[in-house]
Amino acid sequence: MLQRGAFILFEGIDRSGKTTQCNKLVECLQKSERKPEHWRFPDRSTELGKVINNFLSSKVELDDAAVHLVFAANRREKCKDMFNKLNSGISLVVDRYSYSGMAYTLAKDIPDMDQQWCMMPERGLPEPDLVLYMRVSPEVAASRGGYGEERYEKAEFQKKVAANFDMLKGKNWVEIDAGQPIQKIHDEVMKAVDDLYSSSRLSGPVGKLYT
Ligand code: 2DT
Repeated sequence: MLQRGAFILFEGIDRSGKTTQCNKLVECLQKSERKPEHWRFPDRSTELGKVINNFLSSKVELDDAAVHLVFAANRREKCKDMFNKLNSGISLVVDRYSYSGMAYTLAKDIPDMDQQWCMMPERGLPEPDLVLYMRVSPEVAASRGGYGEERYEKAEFQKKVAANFDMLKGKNWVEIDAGQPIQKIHDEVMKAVDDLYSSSRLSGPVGKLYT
């Protein structure tokens, strides 16, 4: 019987090294014929993604609640496609997802927009089989290149986001010390991914988030 694909998610604050590690993982999975695809959220290629891109690059201002819903809608528009790919045996290596949605929105401390509120529009989306949480101190992240170009890349805000990720950690999460050298991080990532592929987790159906 065809094993379904794995949904492997990287989460963490800006400049925690997610993209580098996604690329390295995809390369390895290609060699082992796991049929990986590299996805990222926000997906800036869609119409909603263009709105998000304009917001992140400060070309437009949008209401905070509305922005949270647009980020969620940007995942919803990909929901069927994700289920179909996973069920057809393709593994998805994803750079950011719903947990970023919550960690960033909650960092804004908006009255009435608590965790429950943030979770609602995400309900029923595919659930990651493994969340690789790239934990790095906001200070180390800030010292890496390219910081400060987009809306949320500010030290104080990133500290709040980091605290929110710590609070959101749950089932299927593996914490990786992302302050280590790239290869060492990759080795830890591969160990967690190998554990997933050899576990029984992928013999069941794709989970649904927050159900
Ligand atoms: P990058 O494309 O560089 O990762 O930055 N974000 C992301 C949210 O506020 N909500 C979300 O749901 C997601 C997926 C995190 C994207 C920026 O957008 C933020 C940083």
